[in-house]
Order: sequence, then C-alpha cells, then structure tokens
Amino acid sequence: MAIAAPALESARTTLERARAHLLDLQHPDGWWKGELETNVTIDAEDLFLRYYLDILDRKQTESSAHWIRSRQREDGSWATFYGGPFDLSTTVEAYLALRFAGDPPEAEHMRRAAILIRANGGVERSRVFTRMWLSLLGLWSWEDVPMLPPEQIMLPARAPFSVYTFGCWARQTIVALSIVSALKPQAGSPFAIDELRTGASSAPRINDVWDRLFVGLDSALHRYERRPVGALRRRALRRAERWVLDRQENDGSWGGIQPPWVWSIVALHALGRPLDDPALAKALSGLDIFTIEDEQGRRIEACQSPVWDTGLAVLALLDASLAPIDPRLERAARWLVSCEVRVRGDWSVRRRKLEPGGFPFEFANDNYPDVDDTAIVIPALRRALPGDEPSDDACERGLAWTLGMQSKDGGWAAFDVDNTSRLAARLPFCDFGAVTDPPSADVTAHVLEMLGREGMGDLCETRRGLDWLLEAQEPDGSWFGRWGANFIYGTGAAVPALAALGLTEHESVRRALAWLERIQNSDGGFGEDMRSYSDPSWRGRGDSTASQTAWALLAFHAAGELNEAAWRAVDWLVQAQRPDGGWDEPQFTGTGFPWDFNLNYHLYRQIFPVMALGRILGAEE
Ligand code: R01
Repeated sequence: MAIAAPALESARTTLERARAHLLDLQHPDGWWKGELETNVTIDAEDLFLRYYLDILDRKQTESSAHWIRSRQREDGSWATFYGGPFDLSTTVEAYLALRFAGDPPEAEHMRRAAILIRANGGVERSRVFTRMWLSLLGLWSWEDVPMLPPEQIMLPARAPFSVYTFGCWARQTIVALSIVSALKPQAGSPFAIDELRTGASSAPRINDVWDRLFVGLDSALHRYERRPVGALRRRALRRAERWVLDRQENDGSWGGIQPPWVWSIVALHALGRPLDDPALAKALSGLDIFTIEDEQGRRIEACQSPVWDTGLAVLALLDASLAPIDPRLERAARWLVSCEVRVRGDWSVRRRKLEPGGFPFEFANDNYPDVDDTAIVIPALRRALPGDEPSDDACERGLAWTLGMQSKDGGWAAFDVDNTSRLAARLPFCDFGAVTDPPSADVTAHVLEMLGREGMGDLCETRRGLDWLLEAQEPDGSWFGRWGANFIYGTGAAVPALAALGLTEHESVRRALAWLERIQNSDGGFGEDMRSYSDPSWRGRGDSTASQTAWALLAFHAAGELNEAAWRAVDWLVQAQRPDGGWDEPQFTGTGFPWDFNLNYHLYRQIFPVMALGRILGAEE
C-alpha cells in the first residue's frame, strides 16, 4: 500500500526515538529488566511475614504503607489491575497491612474499605490464601481453611493429586503450605478485625458432586489432623522439608516467585529453623533484590523478568535494524547465553530421558526453565550471534529440550508436559488462579515461530503443533492469550507463527486479520481490558495501549497486510509517543494467572512498538 511520505517519515522518526529510548534502558551488564507490577497483596504479605518473624522495620513499614495507600481508589477499594473492579481479598489484605502500619479503623480511608469488605461478604468470603495469612497472624483459625496434608509429598509423581499434578508455581507453594498447614503456626495479633466480619460462612460453595466430594475429603483431612499417624506424619514433614530445601535458588528464592518464597520461609521457620539458619538467611536477604524503594514508596516485585525482557528487546532492536555486531546487542546476547539452564528440574519428572537445556524467566531459576522464554531467546541468539559456537550449542540444546517438552496433544505449555488435570482446580484450596499448566496458543505459537525460523517446518513435532494451533483458533478468528491480555496477545503471537511456517495465505490468517479490523478502536489503536477474561463482551475491547497496538501490528505485518487499518495503528503509536521516545501504559497487558493475578510488564510498552515499527518500516525500505 502506497503510504504518503509524511506518514512514513513521522513513523521513522518515532521508531528512531523509541529505539534510542530502549537502548538507554539497558543495564551495563547487558540485560533489560522492566518493573513487573502486580498488586498490593504482595506488599501486604511482606508486612505480614515480617510481623510473623518479628523483624518488622518501622521505616520499611511506613514506606510500604505509603505505597499501599497510594493504590487505594476513590471508593475505598483495591483491585488486581489498573482500572479493575473492587477485589475483596486484595482489599482485605491492604486494609490489614495498614492496620499493622498503625492506621486506625476509624480513619476515613479505612472505614470506606471496611464498608466495602462487609458489603461483599466480609473477610469470611476472602480467598483461601488470604485466610491462611489471617490464621498465621492469629486472626483466623487454621481449622477454617482447607487442609493441605504433608503426606501428599509421599505420593508417586504419577498418582492423582501428587504435587506434580499441579503447575510448578502451585506445586512449590502447596509443598511449603502443607508443612505450615500441619504445624499451624500462629503469631499473636495486636488487634481484632471484627469490623471486617459479617458472620457469613467461609465454607466453599457446593455446585456439583465434585465439590461435595472434595469438601467431604477436606473434612476428613481435618478429622485426621486430630490424630495423624505419628511416624508417617514425621516422615512426610521431613520429606517435604527436604523437597523445599533442594529447590532453593542461588538468589535465595524459590522459583523466583513470591508465594512459594514467602511460604517456604514460614514453613522452615515453623519447623524450628532460626532466622540465621543459612537457608532462611539467604531467603530473607534475597527478598531485598525484589524490593523497589523510591518516591512512590516501598514495593515488592512478585517476580522479575530479565531473561524475557532481554530476549524481546534484542529481537526488537534487530527488527529495528540495529546491526548484530552492535556491542550493546552482543553484550545482551552473551548475557542471555550465560542464563542457559544445564541441570534437570521438576520438568524431568515427566521427561526422565530428556537432556537439560532452555532458559528461565528470572535471574536465578535453575529448577524451572520455561518453553516460552526459550522460544524467544533462541531466535534472538541466532540473529545476534550468528555462527557463534557457544551460542549455537545453547540453541541446539534449547531446541532439543523444547521439542522434548511437547505435550501429547501437540501443544506446548510453559513449564511442564501434559500438566492438564481438570480435577486439581476443584480442590477447596484452589480458589485462586490457574493451578495447572496446560498447552496454550501463545506459547505454542512462539515455539512454532522459532521452529519456522530454524527451518524445521517439516518436523513432525512442528506439524502436530501447527494442527494444535489451527484447532485452537476461536470461532471469531482470534486466539486466546494465556500469558498476555488477551485475544490480541494470542492473535499477535499466532499469526507471525503461521507466517513463519509459510501459511500467510491460509484462511485462518484471513479470519484473524478480519477479527483485528473489527475490534480496532476508533482512534486507530488496539486495546483489551483484563475483563475479557471474565466477560466475553470485553473480547478485544479496551482503551488503546502501546503494547496491544504493537501486537496487532505484528499480525498485520506477518500477514503482509500493511493496509489502511495497519497504518491507522502506526499513526496511533506516532501520536501517543512521549517526547522522550517512550510510551505511557498504566494498563496491565500481562498475566501470571488470567484475571486473578495480572502483570504490568513495564518494558512491554517500549519493546513491542520498536519491534512492530521496525518490522513494518523495514518492510517499506
Ligand atoms: C504467583 C506469582 O507471583 C507469579 C509470578 C510470575 C509468574 C512466570 C513465568 C512467566 C514467563 C510469566 C509469569 N512465561 C511463562 C510467560 C511469559 C510471558 C507467574 C506467577 C502468584 C500466585 C501463586 C510468571 Br499460587 C504462585 C505464583
């Protein structure tokens, strides 16, 4: 499509400024890492943990309280994403953290929150995690939360409800919690929270026979708790403690994510380990690495994404015609090679013969490399360090590992193979977030795009993955987004994958483009609110954002459709760019678990526009 010179010129200027801005954000060691924003339960739970361990620091508490107050909305609520609806558990935990910081319940901002909490069922209707924290703090009873028996760790890996039935993030959290659930530690709380109670039942709702069965099982487990078989319980606790200790990462974390990390600390402490115990000391000092302290206040990152951010940034800068020999790209690529995982992790329970390889999401996470990061890093290394032996060796190992991680239905998930139990989510404990890790369209698409670029389009794994992806297309032409919001993310990953396999003319690509054109905003941009995960009427709907507009452009470019809709989206990026070359994006466009645990990757808004504009303007040269 012939584009007027001024439009082309302004797009080029936008790209140059964005590229310079992105390069300015590179760390001297070569990597990129944007803040990974989540919600205030992470900050509240940090205070709860420090109160429980009796290591609360006045200044830290006040700075965390300042941050938590700053996230409260006019109506007194807290949410799990920018512009999101009131969330009961988040509001309960934020309120409680401010109580620990000394905010009196009669203060206006506290009263407003308490009214909302009571109006929505009270603390009794908050999620299991929240009520476990309350139990730890002496504000709830361990009898009134689901029981997680440590004996579960004794089950063979393939047994139903073995810890390997669950996704890695839930597995690590469950093992630590099963120790806590058995020992029932409780700190004495300095105050009551009657103002948050309604007297409602906290029992899980019974909707079908499975709920009835599992609630019955939980009651039986609570009865067993009164007289557990001593020898078995002691063996189980020892086995669980060993399992936890064997998985602590070099930075002191567990899996580089907050929930297993804080609950492993509570578990080891409840087992009697002193705070200067080596594992506990490393775990506590490691939390400082995930702590951000600035004028906005003190906040904790639930996770960090340097490998993911750096792989994407390298791809974007290469797409924006930065020469591979540019020393800044070389430094980034060498850093990525140094992140390769060379040891077996939990993934090998289902793939005993598969050689280690692949890349993680975080700085330190040898136990849980993921297929998604591997599928981004390998193409980045192949283009940034062409012909480099150590890099190519890492890529070969990563490719072999990825192929070995294909699930039996032909799709790829993030961390595990065939982690698809539908019963796991029915357990009373599992009232929060995804608890399994089934194949998803976005991860499968990233893998297929990598295999296409590797010239492995004819491999049987590729053909089965392609069948899986085509089968997964929604009736409206889009694809679901598991790790990004939402259908725009899935579609922005799937179309480049089909193009990389030579299927630009495929009917499913036409249907995807037609869907994108139907949902384009009147301002030319693209946006999709997190609400589309819980309300179909929000599919493809939301205020325009830089990252989601860029994802749509990746699909237009891959399909060879640089049409009027595409150029209106380019123009939206041009108009929305800040003078410093970056974009603002308060909206969350990433997910840890869709709807329940949402992420705002602070570098998405900088990286994806560079990638999309780079590919489009490169095509116009
Ligand atoms: C959490 C939790 O805090 C959390 C944090 C991060 C993730 C892990 C890996 C990736 C990378 C993305 C997000 N790729 C798989 C996708 C790339 C886009 C998940 C969860 C909250 C509650 C519990 C995460 Br329970 C456990 C963990």
